[in-house]
Amino acid sequence: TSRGSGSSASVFPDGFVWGAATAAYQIEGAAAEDGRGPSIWDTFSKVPGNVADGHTGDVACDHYHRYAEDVRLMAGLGLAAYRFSVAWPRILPTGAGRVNAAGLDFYDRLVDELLGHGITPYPTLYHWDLPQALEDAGGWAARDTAHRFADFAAVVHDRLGDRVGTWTTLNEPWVAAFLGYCSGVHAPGRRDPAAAFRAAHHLLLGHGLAAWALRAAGAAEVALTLNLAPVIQSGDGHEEAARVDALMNRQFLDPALRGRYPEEVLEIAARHGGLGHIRDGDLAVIHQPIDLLGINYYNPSFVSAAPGEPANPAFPGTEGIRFDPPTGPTTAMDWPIEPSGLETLLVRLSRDYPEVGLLVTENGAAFDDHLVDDADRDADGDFDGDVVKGTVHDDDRIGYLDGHLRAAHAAISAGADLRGYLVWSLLDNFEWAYGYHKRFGIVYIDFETQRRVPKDSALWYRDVIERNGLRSA
Ligand code: GBH
Repeated sequence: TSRGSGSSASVFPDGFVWGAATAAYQIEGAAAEDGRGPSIWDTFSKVPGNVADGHTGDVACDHYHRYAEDVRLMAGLGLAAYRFSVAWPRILPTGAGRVNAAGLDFYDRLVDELLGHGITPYPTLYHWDLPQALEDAGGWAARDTAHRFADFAAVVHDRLGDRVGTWTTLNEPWVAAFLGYCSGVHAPGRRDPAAAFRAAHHLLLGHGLAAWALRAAGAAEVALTLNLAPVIQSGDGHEEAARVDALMNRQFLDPALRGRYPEEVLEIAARHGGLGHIRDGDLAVIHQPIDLLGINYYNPSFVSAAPGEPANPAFPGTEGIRFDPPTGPTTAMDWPIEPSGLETLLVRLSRDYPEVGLLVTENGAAFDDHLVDDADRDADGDFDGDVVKGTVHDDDRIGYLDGHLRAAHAAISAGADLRGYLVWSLLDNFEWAYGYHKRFGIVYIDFETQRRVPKDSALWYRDVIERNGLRSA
């Protein structure tokens, strides 16, 4: 495991927001209950071959029914913030038109339960579960979807706006566009680079329209969450790293925070279907002032120049670039463990986009966890009196989180305006194309019985939150 470079105790600034994150399709289950319509992930996960072992989100963590127990668990850990996503097809079963009151009722109950336990809700409006009816009408490749998204945002704000201060529009539009519409490993499983560039633009447009609508309705804070990573080039040159950085990071950062696309992105998109979908005025809509940039960081990308190499399936325009396999320690996803990447990223963002506050909205790791089932344990202290049966000794995850928090602390010391940190994830859950095989939770889920077992990392995290920092390493 990697524990970063710091060795002394690290105390975070007063008011630093500690929390955990999840997403609707990954945890809720109850896929056909209370009027929820189908999303692209319901459709996609039912096609054999798309998700490992045919897993789906039909039941997941059954959070839809167990949310009160899950909020108690959060309170027991001392979380100040909980980031969840709102399932669009619960609110608007066909994506537009008729509002399903029962869907709004669920998030209303969840928000009240959180506030009742002193936990601040951080809803995200889109974490990849597009209503299937909108996909049938063209999905994110169609411009109309951006407008439908802004309408959805307004409906949710109308119900929860009196109790929710910070609103995040999108989670990781790069993943939604390029894994959904280009490599096809995510829903809706399309393999069309031109559609992916259109989807990316319409996601950004949807962000801008929704940000405007939320602000007009009185939202206190508006945020956008991106998957961001330093791109590190081995061998000579830096042109290859710059191109991948433009596609993955700046394709979203620059329109949202500066009102323009990087030249490299325009040039590559022009060769993949053209730029006809970008209309006059769109970039002004996309460039709404936002309060917070949400950062999902897992690992850096490593690339090198490799003449003759075909383009990566998720990165049109990367002919001649090799995405190098990790050489050091990795997680169960085979993702490299590189905490310094988080410091580099945070420092760069605060230098290049100084006007926006930063919040780590996801960071965490999957490891090969084993439930040790034989001990009853009153999770040293208590989870509201619940005796927890079993334990998971996930020192590797503690090492990952410790290293990344030390990196975050170093970035703050270097001047980054980092306001908080939300671990991915509260619960083991449906890890997209990997199904239930990859466990990112600090709380273990037995998917047969739905038993929740806080892992050692959860108890470690509780201690971090309590002391607002890390012990000396
Ligand atoms: C997040 O996605 C999701 O928001 C969350 O739902 C998910 O469960 C969690 O992470 C864990 O996967 O250079 O092609 O290798 C993270 C998606 C995966 C995007 C790694 C960037 C590397 C790009 N990230 N990926 S590549």
